[in-house]
Amino acid sequence: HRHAAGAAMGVLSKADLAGGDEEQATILAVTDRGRVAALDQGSEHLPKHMNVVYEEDARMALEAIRRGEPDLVFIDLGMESYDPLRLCSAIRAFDNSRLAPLLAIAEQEQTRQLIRALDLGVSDYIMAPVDAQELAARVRTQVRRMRSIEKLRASFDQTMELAIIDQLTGLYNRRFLANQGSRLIEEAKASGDDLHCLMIDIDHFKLVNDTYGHEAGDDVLKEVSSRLTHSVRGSDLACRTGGEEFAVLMPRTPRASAKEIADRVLSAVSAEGVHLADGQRLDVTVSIGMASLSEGDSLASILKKADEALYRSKENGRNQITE
Ligand code: GH3
Ligand code: MG
Ligand code: MG
Ligand code: MG
Repeated sequence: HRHAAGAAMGVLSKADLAGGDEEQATILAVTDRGRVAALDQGSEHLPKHMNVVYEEDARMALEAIRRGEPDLVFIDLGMESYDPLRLCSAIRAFDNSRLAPLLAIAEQEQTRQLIRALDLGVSDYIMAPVDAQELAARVRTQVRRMRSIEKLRASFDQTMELAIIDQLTGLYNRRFLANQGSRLIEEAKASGDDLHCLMIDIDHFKLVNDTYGHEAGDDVLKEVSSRLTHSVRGSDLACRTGGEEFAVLMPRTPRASAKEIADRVLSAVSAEGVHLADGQRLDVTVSIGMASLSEGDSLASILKKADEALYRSKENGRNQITE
């Protein structure tokens, strides 16, 4: 399901803010002093389906957290078998996209450790002896906060994707080419690596629309894009730059490999007709222009060179590659 773009700008619905109560959540309690009575008692005040798992072994706990298993972690600052502060900083050092909230449990006389733990990034703390209702309230707050962060992150990812992906074909769009392409050009110039560019345009595409309709035209665009994607490599940047036009930037690619890839694109499109929804088979070809990066080139100038080569492919009869 799609999130409204507004969510990424902080406009969360009430449901978003209350989220989490229906979801399963796992609390990992790291302590070598036995069960924390209030954690067990507090569970009746906790969001439904929330279960508490105890772990005495700090290294095992670290592994579980690294794997993203718990939704929330309790660390007993009174642990003796492992330095709890070291555990806090080890957890915070994870480059984990889904960071579980950390709560410290501290004794009254542990103010200094507690301050250190807060410096190390624990989300909240609770003093022993632990009051079950207070504990449940703090857990609820942290879980709610984590759920809204997850929702924000998901809608942010969604918004990012909408901004850089062409919705019809799934290829990168022109905007992404402008940003990422410039970066690839600069990198190639700095490293001295070869970079090649292809401009690709479907031949007589207007005829497809005029003869079979716009929807058939869209199907052809999707199929050609898919064949293009499968013909290039993961390191190549393939974009739909406009209606039936595509550009591919190929970093770290010498001329011979670039030519090979262009050949692959040309034959992947023409080898087999495109099947339309009504069962008809349609022969489709593309024309390709190829250009190599030279000193003084910018993204715009290499695209222009490839476009001029493409124009010559069209003039010479289409379904071919020109440099
Ligand atoms: P050439 O071989 O010279 O490239 O001829 P062409 O017909 O492909 O070129 P032209 O630029 O004249 O026509 C491109 C057509 O692409 C015109 C436009 O209706 C169609 N088109 C552009 N975007 C889309 C789209 O998203 N979907 C569909 N179905 N058609 C599109
Ligand atoms: Mg065109
Ligand atoms: Mg044209
Ligand atoms: Mg065309």
